[in-house]
Amino acid sequence: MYKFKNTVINVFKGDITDENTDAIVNAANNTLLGGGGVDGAIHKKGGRVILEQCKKIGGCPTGEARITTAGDLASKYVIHTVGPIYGSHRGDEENFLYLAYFNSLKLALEYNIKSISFPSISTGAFGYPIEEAVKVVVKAVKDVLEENEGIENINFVLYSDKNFEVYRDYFDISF
Ligand code: AR6
Repeated sequence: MYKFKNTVINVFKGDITDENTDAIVNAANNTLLGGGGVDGAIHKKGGRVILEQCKKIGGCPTGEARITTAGDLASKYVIHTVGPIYGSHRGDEENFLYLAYFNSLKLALEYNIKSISFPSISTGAFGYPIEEAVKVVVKAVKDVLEENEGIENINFVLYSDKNFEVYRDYFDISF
């Protein structure tokens, strides 16, 4: 367990679809119409309600975030964000990954969300190296929490041992 200002931050191994935080974040793609990885798991377990809302929203640019309800999932909301495809943004990958976390947290604040769970955005199908990604995660979280009160709990839910260990080691020296 880590703490930054008034926010409790947890890092653990797990499946994000099991989270009962107010919101879970989806690592989506620009269409918002589903896919594999976290996205596939969220739509499968959450049911068609999420997809119907995503269709109405009509897509999401890289680095931005959109919100839907969470269907059959335990959380209240799903925040869909789109991380960068590593190697496809001419050096702007870091900025886009930062914005994905930053804009997800800002949207959570707008909706008065107190607890939120993140997967490791872009580090699966989109190929972002985990050791580089975790640094961007910490920077975005600190920047938002430095300026805003209201989020009580942030969980980082890692799916693999390796990703969990990379996060734990970097969080140990960051918080
Ligand atoms: N819970 C938590 N983490 C998970 C889960 C889960 N249930 N399943 C996978 N991960 P990815 P991306 C981890 O590929 O790289 C989709 O097709 C996984 O180990 O889900 O942002 C979308 O539609 C990895 O570390 O997301 C997009 O097209 C991390 O989640 C594209 O993939 C992210 O892997 C997005 O790629």
